[in-house]
Amino acid sequence: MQDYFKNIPEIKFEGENSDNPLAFKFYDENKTILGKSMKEHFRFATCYWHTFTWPGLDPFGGQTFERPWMGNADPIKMAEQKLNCAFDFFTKIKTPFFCFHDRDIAPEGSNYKETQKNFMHIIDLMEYKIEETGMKLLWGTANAFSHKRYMSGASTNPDPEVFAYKAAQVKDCMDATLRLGGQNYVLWGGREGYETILNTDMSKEMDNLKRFLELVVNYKHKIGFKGQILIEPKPHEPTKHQYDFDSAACLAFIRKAGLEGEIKLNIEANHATLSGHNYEHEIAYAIANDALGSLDINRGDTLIGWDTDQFPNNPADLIMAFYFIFSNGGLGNGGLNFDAKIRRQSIDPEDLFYAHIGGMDVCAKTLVAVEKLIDDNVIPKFIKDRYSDWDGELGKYIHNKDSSLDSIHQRVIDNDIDPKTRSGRQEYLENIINKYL
Ligand code: XUL
Ligand code: CO
Repeated sequence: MQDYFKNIPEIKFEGENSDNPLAFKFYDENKTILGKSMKEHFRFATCYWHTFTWPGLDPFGGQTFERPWMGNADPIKMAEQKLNCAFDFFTKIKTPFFCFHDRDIAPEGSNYKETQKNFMHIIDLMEYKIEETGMKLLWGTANAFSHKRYMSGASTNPDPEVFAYKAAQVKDCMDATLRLGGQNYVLWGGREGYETILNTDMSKEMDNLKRFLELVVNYKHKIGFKGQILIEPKPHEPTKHQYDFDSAACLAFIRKAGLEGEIKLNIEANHATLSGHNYEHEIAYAIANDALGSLDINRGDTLIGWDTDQFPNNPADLIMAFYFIFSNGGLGNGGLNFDAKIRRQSIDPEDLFYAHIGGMDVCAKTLVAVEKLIDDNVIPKFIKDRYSDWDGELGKYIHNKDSSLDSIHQRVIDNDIDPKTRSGRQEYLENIINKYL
C-alpha cells in the first residue's frame, strides 16, 4: 500500500557539498539560528491538495500524474491509500506539519450525510496516523469553491441554501481540526467575489460574508478551539473581483465586521504578487496591524499572470519577508505551508521530494542570511535613523493631542520651516542586501 515512495529514503541533511539530490543542503532541522532550531522557526507544512490530490491538469489538458490512489477503484479505498501514502511522504520529507481541505482527504457522497460519513471515516484514520507518526496539523480548511454548487459564491451566494451548505461543511471541518489538534483554521474565499456587477448586490454579499465570519468566530469559542482563525487574501482567480483582495482589504473588512483580534491573515506569496504587491509588503502590512497569522509559501512567474503556485527557489524573493517575520517574533502559531505544486511534467514520485527539498533549502539559506542581516544591524539602523527626527521636538509636537492643523501652520511660519530633501539611498541598500545573498 505504501509502496509508492518505497525507493525514497528518509531525507537527511548532508550539507552544502553533497551531490545527493535526495538530501538537504541547507535545511538542518536541528541547527540553531536566531535562538531556535530551524525546525521550530519554520514549522513547515506539506499541503495535501497540491501534493496528493491535484492530478496535473491545466486548462488545456487532463491528468498527467498516475498515482496509485488516483485510480478508478472505490473512492473510499482510494482515499485510504492516499492517506497512507501522504503520511509516508510526511515522515520521509520531515515537514513537522501538514494542511488539508476536507475534500482533499475524502470524497463527496451522494448527499451531505454521506459526505460527512466519508470525511469522518478518514478523520478517524488520520487521528490514528497522527498519533503513530507525531505529525501535526498546521491548519484545516473547507473546500467551498470546487463543486458547482459554489459557482456563484459560497457564503456570498444569492441562494441561502448554499450559505447553509458551506456552514455545515465548515462546522464539520472545524470540529475535525479541533479533534486533530490543529493549530489554526483557514478560510480562503475562493468564490467570495463576483464576475459582473450586472447581476451582483455587493452590499448584500458583503453582509452575508460578515455574517459567515461571525458564525465561525462564535463557533470557535463555543467549541473551545484555541487556534487562530485566518483568512487568506487573494485578489482574483477564480472570481474577477474577490472581497479578500489583499492584506489591506481583508483588514478593512475584519474591522468593519468588528472582528479585529479574532481573525488574522494567512498570507501567500503568489497571491501577493497577483495583487500587485510583493510578499514582504503583504507581510509587513499584516505585522504593522498585528494581524500576521501564518504563511503559504510558493512563487509565481513574472511572465504568467495567474497563480502558478511554484515552489520558492530564490532567497532574493524571500529575504525581506523573512527579515520582517524573524525580527518581529517569528511565526508564532503559524507556519510555512507549501501551497505549491510541481509542474505537470514532473510526474515521478521523486519530483515531489525534489520540490520540497528545494523549497526547504531555500528557506534555510534565506534564514542564515537574515540572521546576519539582523546581527549586522545596518539596514535596521538605516531605517531607524531615517525616522529619528520623529523623536525630536517637532515630531513629538505633531503627536501631542493639543496640537492642531493651525498651530502646526503657525510653527512653520514662526520657525521658518523649510525641509531639505534627503536621499532614500535605495541602490546603496540594495547593494548591502546583495552581500547577504
Ligand atoms: C488557492 C489557495 C488555497 C488556500 C486554501 O489559491 O491558496 O489553496 O490556501 O484554501
Ligand atoms: Co493558499
